[in-house]
Amino acid sequence: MNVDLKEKGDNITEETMSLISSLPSHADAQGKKLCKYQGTWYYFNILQGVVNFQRNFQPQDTDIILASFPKSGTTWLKALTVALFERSKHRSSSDDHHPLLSNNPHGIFSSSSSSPRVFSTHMPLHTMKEALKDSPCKIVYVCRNVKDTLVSLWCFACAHEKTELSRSRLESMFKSFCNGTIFYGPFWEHVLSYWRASMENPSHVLFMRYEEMRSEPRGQVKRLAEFLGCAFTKEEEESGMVDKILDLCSLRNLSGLEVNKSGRINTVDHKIFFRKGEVGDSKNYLTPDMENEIDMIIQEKLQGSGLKY
Ligand code: PAP
Repeated sequence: MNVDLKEKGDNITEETMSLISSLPSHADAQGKKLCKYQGTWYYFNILQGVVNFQRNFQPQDTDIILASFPKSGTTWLKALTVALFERSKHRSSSDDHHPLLSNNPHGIFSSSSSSPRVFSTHMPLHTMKEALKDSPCKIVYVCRNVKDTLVSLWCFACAHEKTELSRSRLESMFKSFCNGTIFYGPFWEHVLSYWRASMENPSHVLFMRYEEMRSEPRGQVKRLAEFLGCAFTKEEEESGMVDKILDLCSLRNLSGLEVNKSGRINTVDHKIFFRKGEVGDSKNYLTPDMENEIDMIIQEKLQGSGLKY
């Protein structure tokens, strides 16, 4: 059912290297190089995947694309989407063959293909536009409070590198975040690309928010199901199917599964995709000055768009 958009091209071709040499570039605080392609900053291997996608992607009308800025709720959205499509096959609560019980949500998305195909990506919408060729495919975007996203990104980077949470690392990420030079940044252009499309064509792009998924999970999962064309029936609702899916996909449940405690995908331990999932956790790490600066940037960049954080 699900296929990864393979943004991580393994080998960078000569052609892409030549493209990169014509692009603005800079190194992040760790010395890893990024380049700016069509308004977005990418690590070189990710850019190869983006180029591959733009060249080779053949859209189908029934495709579903799950999109997000990193650390905005991707894992959760993937799990919910799998659970929604798999629900007719796994009705019994004692069913231990459910794919989410033996795979990390990211792993399920990098295998097999049947209909509908489900893809996931961190690319902004404008980068996909041409390759999608006006396809009526369904795109779900999950957006998250940027301060929580930044803190989540920092915690993830430190966990991945197996280092302590360091203030200096947070500060350098904060700077990149604010000046837009973080990978997949600037975040405001990312979010606006999907926000505007969701306003123009709500049956093509569904704009979801992590905070709403936390505060009213039932309503949001029903909204997602409806958009994806697999709305809950009255019988399903009465039989508790909505709660069953929410329980299955909860942070508590997924993070407790053996596969997510021990496995890895590429070089990433599954367990680090799951942390606290708390709304407002950034308050515990960002200084008031940092918060103010982010608030001011958001206010300025989103002005007139109708998008509120
Ligand atoms: P990705 O972009 O690398 O895939 P993504 O899943 O978007 O990461 O974001 C990870 C955040 O989602 C983590 O937030 P935190 O650091 O603030 O805790 C993670 O805890 C949270 N998360 C992961 N799975 C779930 C889930 N099932 N329900 C709610 N939140 C989740």
